Amino acid sequence: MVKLLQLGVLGLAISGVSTALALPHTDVTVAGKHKTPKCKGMSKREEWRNMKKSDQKDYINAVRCVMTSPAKLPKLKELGAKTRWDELVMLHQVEALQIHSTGTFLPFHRYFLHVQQFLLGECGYKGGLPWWNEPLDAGKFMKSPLLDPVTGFGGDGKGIGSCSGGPFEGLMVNIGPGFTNKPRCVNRKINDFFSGLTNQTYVDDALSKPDYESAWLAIYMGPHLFGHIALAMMDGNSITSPGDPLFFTHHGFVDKMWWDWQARNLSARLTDMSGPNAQLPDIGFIEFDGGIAKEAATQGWGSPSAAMLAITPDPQKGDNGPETTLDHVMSSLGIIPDATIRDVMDIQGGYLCYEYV
Ligand SMILES: [Cu+2]
Repeated sequence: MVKLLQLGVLGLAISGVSTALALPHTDVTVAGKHKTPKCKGMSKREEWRNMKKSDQKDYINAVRCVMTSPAKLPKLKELGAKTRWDELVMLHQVEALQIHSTGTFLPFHRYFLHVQQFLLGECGYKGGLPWWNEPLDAGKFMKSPLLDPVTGFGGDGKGIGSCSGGPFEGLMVNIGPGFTNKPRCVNRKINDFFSGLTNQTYVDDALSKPDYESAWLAIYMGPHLFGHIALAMMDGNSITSPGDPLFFTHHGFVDKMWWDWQARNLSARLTDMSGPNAQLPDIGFIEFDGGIAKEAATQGWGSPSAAMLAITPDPQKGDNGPETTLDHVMSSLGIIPDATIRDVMDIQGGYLCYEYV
């Protein structure tokens, strides 16, 4: 099944290259927006290049502040977190085998952005999270304003592991790669063949899927994955890529795709949830071959330590079985209170209050 899936994606990739940028740009969020949101004080998530220069600066400064604020949670400190940012990255690391290649993927990453926003708030940031409209830069991430070394997030590294500089110059992330922890600078390596695959063709393909089961897979294996490969954040390591702040603008794009898909039929899609709630041992990450054990070795991740496993939440909490349900409990390991998938299905449902503009 995995092999077929991968072949399918490859086929899609080849057919998508020639039609890149040929389709008109559509934005269904505007059309599908709630008429009566259940929240006041809506947070606006603007595309990076539409933000005021001063708002961009405030955001970057708040990220720098989180990256230099001391860690607070004793259990995460024991495992190696030195900063608040490390705690955020460690959350993604500890739960990595539950939140990727699973139904929980989209809800967890929506919650994860909410956790990031909470931490930015600790640093006084009151604005909305930026998102990156990657199709605008497909095939030319190197020239994207987000990669501007002065006004963006820093530039391209000169190779895997070489620092990306810019506003995060000199700051260290102590979590990763994989399940190991050693201090590294913010780094990435742009690949503009793969950035070309974040084009509108794949976005439209994902948005056209009839149900959550096919939509999350198309988002995950399509623009989400292509963006990750194109950016190779934090030594190209999937498990601790949130060390690079650019991760969160990429995942704003991913979250917006899910919301745009939901907005096409809100009455049905605010409750549509499915998929496994933890990786199956013989499959592991569906984008790689070989299952969890083989991937741990071939990707150089290692495996979660006993101490990590001791704080890893039960992936079936709320589900009572291996299928992801609306009652599935998501944990941030104590950064903010737990939430259920039901809480985050609606970005304007009260627990969350934001809109993409
Ligand atoms: Cu992730």
